[in-house]
Amino acid sequence: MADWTTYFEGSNPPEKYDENKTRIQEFVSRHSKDGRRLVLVTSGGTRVPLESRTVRFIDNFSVGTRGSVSAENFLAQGYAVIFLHRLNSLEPFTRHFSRVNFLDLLSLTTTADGRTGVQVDPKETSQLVRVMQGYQRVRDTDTLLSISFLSLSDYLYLLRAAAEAFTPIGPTAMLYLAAAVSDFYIPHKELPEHKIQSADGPLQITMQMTPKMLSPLVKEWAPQAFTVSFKLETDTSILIKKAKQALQKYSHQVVIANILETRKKTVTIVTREDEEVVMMSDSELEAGMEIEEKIIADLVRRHETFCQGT
Ligand code: 9Z3
Repeated sequence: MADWTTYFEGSNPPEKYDENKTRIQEFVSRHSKDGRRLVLVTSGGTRVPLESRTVRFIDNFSVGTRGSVSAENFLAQGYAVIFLHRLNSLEPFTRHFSRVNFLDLLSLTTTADGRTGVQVDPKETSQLVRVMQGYQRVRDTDTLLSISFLSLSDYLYLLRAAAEAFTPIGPTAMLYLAAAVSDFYIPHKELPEHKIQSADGPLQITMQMTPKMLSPLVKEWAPQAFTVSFKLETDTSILIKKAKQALQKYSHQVVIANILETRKKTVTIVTREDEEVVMMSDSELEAGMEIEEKIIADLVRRHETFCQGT
């Protein structure tokens, strides 16, 4: 039996799994009938519990910038987006205000008849208008389906459901796997039920390898889709080699290679045929431009060629 089958057998589906599966299937069916391309964007880190009634867990650095900015850019390019994200990580549109106190965007006004109201502070209007224009277009066309996960197993169940929902639409679907997924976990049946006691002394844990879900995803769940995975490293000297190995191993279309510290400034788009370095100049970054705009423009072109070729 494949290691991923064993994984699913040994873990439970997330809350509201069937409901979310149906929402995904309906979303895919509606937008493909309307002739839209669809993309699944995964975003944020995964939580790996150390106890069954979880007090402690292992997590990672990802805050969901890559995924949320990319989702906005796919929407701007006319895609319908399933945004599978870590609960409380950044989301498209609201991310622009995630680090601001919303009350600072507003000021009190007094009308001629003495009533007090609230208005957007004139200094903030232009940014709010820009974000609202994108958001309203998406709300009117209902092109964004946001679904959250918390743990590694929630993520993997929902990933499989979304990938399988793409089967009927073949190459017009894209999978853009930007979530930072834990490579290690403790199987459900090995978790202690209660909070681990510090009185028992130093903690030693053994974690299992998370099965590489890219394998069944490409071979079985969504074999005709255009699949983009990410490779994250901290050592530049091994990055491209590892990206190429992943392409060889899984036979999908694109790996985007990035280094932790420079991920907002440069990435390399690696395919079997070529390697393209995408860079942001200091002036572009200072002007508030984001690297995802260039990445998504490039991928949309590649996806177009892929659809024509299949
Ligand atoms: C990425 O490499 C993403 O670009 C980041 C984005 C997680 C670095 P932020 O959310 O960060 O904007 O803060 N995602 C994939 C990372 C990963 O776990 N890849 C696995 C690997 O490198 C394979 S799928 O082995």
